[in-house]
Amino acid sequence: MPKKIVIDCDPGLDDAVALLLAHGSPEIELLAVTTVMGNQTLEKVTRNARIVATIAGMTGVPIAAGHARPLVRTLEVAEAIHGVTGMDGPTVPEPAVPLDPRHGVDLIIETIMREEPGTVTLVPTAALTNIAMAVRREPRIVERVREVVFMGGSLSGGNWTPAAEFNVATDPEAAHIVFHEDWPVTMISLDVTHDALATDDVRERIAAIGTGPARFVTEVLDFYAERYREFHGFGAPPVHDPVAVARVIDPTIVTTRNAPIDVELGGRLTTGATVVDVRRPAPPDCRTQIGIGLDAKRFWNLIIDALERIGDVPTAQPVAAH
Ligand SMILES: [Ca+2]
Repeated sequence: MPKKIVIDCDPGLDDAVALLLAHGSPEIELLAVTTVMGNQTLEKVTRNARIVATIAGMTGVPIAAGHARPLVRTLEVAEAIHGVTGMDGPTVPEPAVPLDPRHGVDLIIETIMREEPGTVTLVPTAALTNIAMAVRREPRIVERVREVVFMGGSLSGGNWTPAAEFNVATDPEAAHIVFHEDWPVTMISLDVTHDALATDDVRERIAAIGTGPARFVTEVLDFYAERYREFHGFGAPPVHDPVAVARVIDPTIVTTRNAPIDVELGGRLTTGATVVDVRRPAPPDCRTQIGIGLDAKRFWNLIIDALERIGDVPTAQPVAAH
């Protein structure tokens, strides 16, 4: 039985790869895609989600727009990494996959409540605003969700501020809600995703696939590498978001340990930092866990297999960059 997932995302270069990985993997049944502001404005990331769906031939999966603003904070987009469109770099077609008219939060709730209890995994690869609002709007989703596998947070310093990872920093109050609900949460933090490096070797293997979607990923990774070199000073960029999808496909790819997770909401220098208690074994009722290791070779094999399975998508005609 494939695992049913909902991806809540802000495409975003690495979100795009996460969507392709989910779409091309037989272990996954992608029930819905919802979008939230973050890497760029809601309008732009939603358009990008529809573009990725068009490139992948991903029709029949509803895509709905969620929240345009964090719960409390002012939105700061990640233009320095993902560009003016939120997905600068690749040449892309006009989006041909329609937008679902529902609010993203309603789509999340309806999808979870419609499916058998314990079967739907939420995979947020962005700020947790939509997930937090869904919990407040329909608290029964907490006991129905199988687990939440979230890309974000860090044990050892941030990427947006010295202390905070971008997705948590964008909406720390939302992260607080999600971490403190009584559901299993797996945090795929920077400590793990910084091993998911798009090295030259990986990019060559993807380019060699030769299909439209693989070309798109190659252009995404080339651009992402350039931005990472400018912004962070290293050229093999960590491709964060698909690691969360890979964890659902094959849990053995990411080793984890149980630990209580909290988030700093009032720090002078550290707001949005995740605080993980690894001083001693987690208490028996602890339902949160953190990734501590990644099998990068198998991770990239999953992505390459997914792209090979997607193959060429004849309807996606690239036009000039948007
Ligand atoms: Ca993202």
